[in-house]
Amino acid sequence: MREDFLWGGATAANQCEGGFRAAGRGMALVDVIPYGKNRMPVMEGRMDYRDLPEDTWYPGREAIDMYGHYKEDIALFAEMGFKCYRFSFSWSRIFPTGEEEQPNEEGLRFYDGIIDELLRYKIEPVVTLCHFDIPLHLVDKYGSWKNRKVIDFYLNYCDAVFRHFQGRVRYWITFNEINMLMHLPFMGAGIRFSRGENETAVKYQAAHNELVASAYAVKLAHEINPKFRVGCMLAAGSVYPYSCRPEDVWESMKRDRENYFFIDVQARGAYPAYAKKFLEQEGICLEMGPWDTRILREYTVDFISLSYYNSRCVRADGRGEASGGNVFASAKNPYLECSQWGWPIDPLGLRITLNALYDRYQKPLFIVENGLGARDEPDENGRIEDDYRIDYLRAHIRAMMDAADEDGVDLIGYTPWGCVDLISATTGEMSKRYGFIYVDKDDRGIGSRKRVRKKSFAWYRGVIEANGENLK
Ligand code: BGP
Repeated sequence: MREDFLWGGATAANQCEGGFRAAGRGMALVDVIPYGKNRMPVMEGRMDYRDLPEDTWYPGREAIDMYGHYKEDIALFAEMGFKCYRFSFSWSRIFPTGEEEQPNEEGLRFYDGIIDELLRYKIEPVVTLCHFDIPLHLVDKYGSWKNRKVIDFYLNYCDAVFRHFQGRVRYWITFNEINMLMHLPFMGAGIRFSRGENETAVKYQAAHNELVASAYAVKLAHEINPKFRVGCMLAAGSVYPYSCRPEDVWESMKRDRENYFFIDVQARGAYPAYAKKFLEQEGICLEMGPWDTRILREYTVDFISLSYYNSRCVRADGRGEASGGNVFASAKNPYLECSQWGWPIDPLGLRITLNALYDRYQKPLFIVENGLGARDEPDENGRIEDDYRIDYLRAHIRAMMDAADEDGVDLIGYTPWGCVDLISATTGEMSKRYGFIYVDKDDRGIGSRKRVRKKSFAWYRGVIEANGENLK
């Protein structure tokens, strides 16, 4: 890999930080996403968190308490040799309601602490501005991204952090998995549906508002500091046709476009023809500002970041078994094994996905999430021998290196997801672990919070040390 390749790891405030009432932080969307059977209905925007029973448990409120452990965690990242660390800011830690004009100084100080600690170890910070996270006040008062006003609140937040952290942070990601708003509208974008609302119209309006906000953020970032590199982020994974039947192939192309739509706008600067036609056919007329088209055109992203967990598969007749895989409906691909959570494992799919994205956009790509969610059981000596995770990562790193070295895909870096165990986004479980570092805490919050190096920890350190040349 190139000499300056950014090997590292990734987390997000909403799943690791905790400290939900610390230092003036306001309530955020993640604080009201429950554990258990109501989690999905809330994340989908079909159930109002205000209707949840009193004894509901919210795992994100404490998460792994990185708020109180970040020095220890960063020291471990440094021990693995991380060149970069991707994490997110909690918006409501900096703007507690989202409406303040000035940032909460204590919130900024917390991130000063993290960033200075990273820089001390020469670890490049990669900051996601919004990772399934929005001040709850903006959700309740404005309807979140349904409302154009939220663009201004978001830009006020961007302005504050771009200015405050310039000189220390260079890589910014505007929205995590922007396409997630189509699948988990509340989790992805704070969207709740009212009865009788046209859900497709609401989702596309919210998407439009986020896309415009993202383009304005690129503009602002480059004005504040031309050295900033601003990226978009896609929950990626190519959609395979179940067979070579033309109907299956056509269906797979349509499914891919549902995701590409966002990046087509963010990387190419305009609504693609197929999206315009779709909106027309659905009778959806987006509320647009007078400058939207121009802003989208002129302020495209510098790089495209992506998460990749698995490929997807589709059959036009909708028959056959369904498969899991990060809430994207998929047909079961008979050629692939699945994880304990039913997500297919497809390393070659990563090479395919990277090539598809690079062919389409010709912008640098950054893999900012990849990994295996698995149950880890410490043995009698407290050791965690996670060879299954090493196997998964080895195969994916090989595929990524093939894409770069054999196919010429321009790749900036690789940050496996949940480098330290954290709360699962889809299930709220602690037991769905991705980390190189084990955190002693279970699904009900019991445990010492102690950090333990897994077998994969030393393995990944070796991978980074040899710049990917040693995957053994
Ligand atoms: C992505 C999210 C992450 C992360 C990951 C794994 O969709 O960006 O926040 O959680 O998926 O998913 P899960 O935690 O459900 O296993």
